[in-house]
Amino acid sequence: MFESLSQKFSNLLRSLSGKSKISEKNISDAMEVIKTALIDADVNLRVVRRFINQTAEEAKGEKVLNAVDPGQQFVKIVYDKMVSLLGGEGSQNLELKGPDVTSVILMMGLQGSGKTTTAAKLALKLSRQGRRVMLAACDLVRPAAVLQLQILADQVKVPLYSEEGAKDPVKVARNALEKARKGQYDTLIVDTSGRMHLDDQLMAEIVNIASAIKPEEKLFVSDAMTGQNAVIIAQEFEQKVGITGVVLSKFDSDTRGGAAMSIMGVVGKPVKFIGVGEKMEDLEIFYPDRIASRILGMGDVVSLVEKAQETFDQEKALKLQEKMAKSAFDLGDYLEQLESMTKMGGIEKLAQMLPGGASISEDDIDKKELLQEKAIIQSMTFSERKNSYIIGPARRKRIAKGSGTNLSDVSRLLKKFEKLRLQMKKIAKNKKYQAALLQQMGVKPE
Ligand SMILES: Nc1nc2c(ncn2[C@@H]2O[C@H](COP(=O)(O)OP(=O)(O)OP(=O)(O)O)[C@@H](O)[C@H]2O)c(=O)[nH]1
Ligand SMILES: [Mg+2]
Repeated sequence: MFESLSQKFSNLLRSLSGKSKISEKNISDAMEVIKTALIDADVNLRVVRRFINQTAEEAKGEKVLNAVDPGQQFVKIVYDKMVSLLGGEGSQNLELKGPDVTSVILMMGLQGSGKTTTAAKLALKLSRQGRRVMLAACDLVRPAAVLQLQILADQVKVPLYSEEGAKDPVKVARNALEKARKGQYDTLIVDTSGRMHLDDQLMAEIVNIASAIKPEEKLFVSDAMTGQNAVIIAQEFEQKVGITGVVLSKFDSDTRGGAAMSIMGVVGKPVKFIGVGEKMEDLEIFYPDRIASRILGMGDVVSLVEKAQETFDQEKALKLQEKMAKSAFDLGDYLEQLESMTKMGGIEKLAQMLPGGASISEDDIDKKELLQEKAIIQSMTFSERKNSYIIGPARRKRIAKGSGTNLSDVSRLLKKFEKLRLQMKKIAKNKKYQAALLQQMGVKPE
């Protein structure tokens, strides 16, 4: 996603940033390049025009032309405009009620857009956040739809409400809500049927379901590969049913990204989630600022940390927490952390999110970030891993030799680890600090 666009942007921005003087002509030329890049990425024309006009107007103001670092100032304006084009801040939050009421999330969209998959992914995400989630099977059109959702529900360990042989999805939805309320579920996610094209029957069905169960969230699921067409369909759903947010599925596909950048601009409804794969974990919150930095080739360190945190196996995290509190966290545990980092969706996915973006090859990351530290720890004996205090100069020399690194690399790792352990002890009981902690563990390049 966004690869070609991101390439063009980072080339352009690199050529501008660091310039001590920028002329109006520089800016007009840059705007021309940006315009073509956006159109090539299949962004809606109206949206492109608005973006270009607003950015150019601001960029040609005093602030940029007379700034100390005009290039940087210009990049910031483009970035800020991109963030608001993608939805601005805070728009991605789901509007759900507190734990003692049942909130309803309605999934809607065309056939094959990813509704059922997203419903289950969302169920997993929300239950991991501590919500009590129930799914409801209201796609009674496609023969295997209920079974498909049942399989996914089992996979994410969330109960499913379905009625065998039912014909009326409105009734099923109503019954599901009643059941969810009785069972004190705080969240009900309702899957519905999709049609090949927009048709009145589909719309009428969704409208009826919506008015029967009054969902807090009406999520329009759109296949990112449909490009600009997604905008037209979203508009239709917005007019007939009203949407509260958009989910772009198949964001992992090789598309140009136009839909992501057009929907907010045309329909005025924020993209809240993106589907980034077929696995149940592959649903991410759509953060406009992070996506903007990805598009502009500025990397995405924050979402990297978050991803790391989610992949963090919960059971292991608990154990780790205990160890941390007792200061028993050792180099062996650290090694395990390093290893689990490679499971987070592959180095390649990671690489895209690092600053410098796509230009980092798999090799670079392996070598620089992970392999060296791993090699160093692997060259230690088990007692050294358990108790790093015994690693004196002679042992350091041996470890450096064994891991093909320098003495200073070994010392640096030990120092870093020591600092980490001290911090861990302090923050072991504070969940909020876990993201920062992961950064310390080597997710963020130093
Ligand atoms: N790669 C990738 N595939 C996805 C994603 N989301 C869904 N899919 C796949 O897209 C296909 C269709 O997804 P479904 O969830 O069944 O779509 P649906 O909207 O429920 O389809 P209908 O019920 O037939 O209308 C499935 O093969 C999914 O595995 C995604 O984010 N990435
Ligand atoms: Mg479905």
